[in-house]
Amino acid sequence: MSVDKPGPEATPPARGDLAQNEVESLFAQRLAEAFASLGCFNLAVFGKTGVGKSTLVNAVFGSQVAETGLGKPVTRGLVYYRHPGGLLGLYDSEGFETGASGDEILAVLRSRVAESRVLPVDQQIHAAWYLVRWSDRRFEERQGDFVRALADLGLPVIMVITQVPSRDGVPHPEALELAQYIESLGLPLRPGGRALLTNALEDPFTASPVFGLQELLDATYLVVPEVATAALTAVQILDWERKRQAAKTIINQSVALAAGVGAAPIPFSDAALLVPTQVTMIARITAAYGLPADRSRTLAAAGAVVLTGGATMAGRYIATNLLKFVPGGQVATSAISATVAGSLTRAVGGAWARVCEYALALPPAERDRFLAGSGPKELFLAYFTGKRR
Ligand SMILES: Nc1nc2c(ncn2[C@@H]2O[C@H](COP(=O)(O)OP(=O)(O)O)[C@@H](O)[C@H]2O)c(=O)[nH]1
Ligand SMILES: [Mg+2]
Repeated sequence: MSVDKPGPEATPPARGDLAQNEVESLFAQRLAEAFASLGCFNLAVFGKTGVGKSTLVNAVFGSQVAETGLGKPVTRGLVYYRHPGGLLGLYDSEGFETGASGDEILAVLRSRVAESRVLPVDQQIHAAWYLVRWSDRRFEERQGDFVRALADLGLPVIMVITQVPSRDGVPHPEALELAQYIESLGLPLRPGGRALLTNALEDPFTASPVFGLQELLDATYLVVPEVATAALTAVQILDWERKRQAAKTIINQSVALAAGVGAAPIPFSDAALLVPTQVTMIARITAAYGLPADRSRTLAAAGAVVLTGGATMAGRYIATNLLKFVPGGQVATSAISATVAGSLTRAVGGAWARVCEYALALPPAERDRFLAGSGPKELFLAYFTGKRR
């Protein structure tokens, strides 16, 4: 087999090649497993009607939860939503102006928390955000009681002042005053007894920018247990660096696995031996970025097209990327070494991560169209071959 004329026509049918539909169903299966292993981040959001609970949740997690998540009433004033990918469980209070309703919510939460003590930790409530609108300019005693009661249940409570206008990076002084007042009450707030100032929506009239959301997310990471952070990273839409790091970790693990496969040099034609490792890798990357699981069928098709050309792709990759580093441009053996298996896998992972980021950056409707079409495949190949940087 010649490496200077790679391509489908130059490649004999590989012995180990999996059929496209086999890879597709393997991918769908691996994607489901990857989502399941991320677990679920469970968040409870409290605050009066109109403080901006839905708006804040949309800003941090996207509109998917509220729009497509099925809401199940837990009790009067408390609804539980489950993210369609299963990555986020959200308790949304509908505002509790009356004390009785607040007591009812606490009673239900108390029994939920008691029940969930014996459940796996990813089914427990991991954090609570308590929202106060700055323009209400007050924080009542019974709101403080409610916060204390939540903390008594073992929930880490993060205090969030919402809809705060700012100018030139300086928040409205009365919002600062309210935060300081709340902080002076000595409530069991996390982290560090602080009240965070936020604006989740740009205000066209005052031209007040969005701010404080990354701080809220960072505070949330500080309080949630380790088991919930992978789901949080996948489901949040603000902090891309954390997603990127998660993908990097997955790629490194897969590279190590692939290098193991290649440790006994395998012929080009058996490059397909790497496919299962790479299928698992791109499924895990897809889940880590939090791309919709319900698009798995079309994504699987894209992944299959990309990966079934195992030998072809390996040949091409070596010809275009590695030969130039080999003195004289010759590869001594027509075999894939551990190094090549590793770098081929890294290239596949890196290109797929960039496809995920591209999809994530699209508005939801456009993203659905992209994921349903041949876009992921074409973009993958463009990144993989270096045609697109
Ligand atoms: N400017 C601005 N408006 C907001 C913000 N949060 C909510 N709003 C507006 O306040 C109203 C109530 O928000 P919503 O999220 O439905 O409150 P909820 O009842 O607590 O869920 C809506 O008209 C939002 O557009 C914010 O951070 N900034
Ligand atoms: Mg709401």
